[in-house]
Amino acid sequence: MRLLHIFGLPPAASTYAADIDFGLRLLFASIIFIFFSWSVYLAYLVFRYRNKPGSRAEYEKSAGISKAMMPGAIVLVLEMILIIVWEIPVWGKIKEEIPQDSNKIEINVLAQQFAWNIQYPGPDGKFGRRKKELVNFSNPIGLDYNDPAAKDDVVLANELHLPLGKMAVIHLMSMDVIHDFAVPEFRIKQDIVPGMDIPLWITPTKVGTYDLACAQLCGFGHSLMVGHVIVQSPEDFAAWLKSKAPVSQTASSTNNF
Ligand SMILES: [Cu+2]
Repeated sequence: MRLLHIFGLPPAASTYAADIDFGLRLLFASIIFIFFSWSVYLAYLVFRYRNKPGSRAEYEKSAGISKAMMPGAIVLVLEMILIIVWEIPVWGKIKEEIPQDSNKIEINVLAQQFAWNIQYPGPDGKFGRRKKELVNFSNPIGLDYNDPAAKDDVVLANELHLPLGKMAVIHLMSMDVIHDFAVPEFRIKQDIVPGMDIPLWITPTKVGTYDLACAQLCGFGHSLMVGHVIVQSPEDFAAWLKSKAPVSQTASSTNNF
């Protein structure tokens, strides 16, 4: 199945994927059209102005817009129409107008060299406080277990579970350098910048397991920074989340936090 993706786009699995795909296809069709038009025009010119006995080059003196610039001007106008009619509205929909949905779930994604730390707030819906001085190998995000909100938090490495059809707001944060959250099936790619909390919203439309790749060269282990996004039915997701012990329990049994 994966090989087939070389010849086309990966499956579309988010609500805005179709908008992105429409633009990609329009762009691709335009490029093919422009390529063949130029090829025919070039062949015509080569034939029309071929070398003949006694022919001499002609020079135009005017510096204004000549007829030869018209095809370029048409392409420029088409590109501007594409940007105004398609690109800006679609990008605005994804990046500016985060839908208000009281039913949404929120997840923290804390990227580090070279792993994805995923934090779920648990039944209380509140993320536990994090402190940088608490970060260590067994507590990679530095969760403060003294904070009541941290008691039920679930923390996972490289595994992001999402319920089908439910809006998820993912807070992208970095613990060291710039990373990039890229899931081709969702048609989304977002840089993660240290010191910033960058929200990203996704409403998954297809059950499945997708690769979560880091798309920003972030160090020697960059290529190993691979996680998975698992989209499940809301029932399966709820059952899965319930089956996960809060990190405060597993941590206290193995470490002295
Ligand atoms: Cu990275």
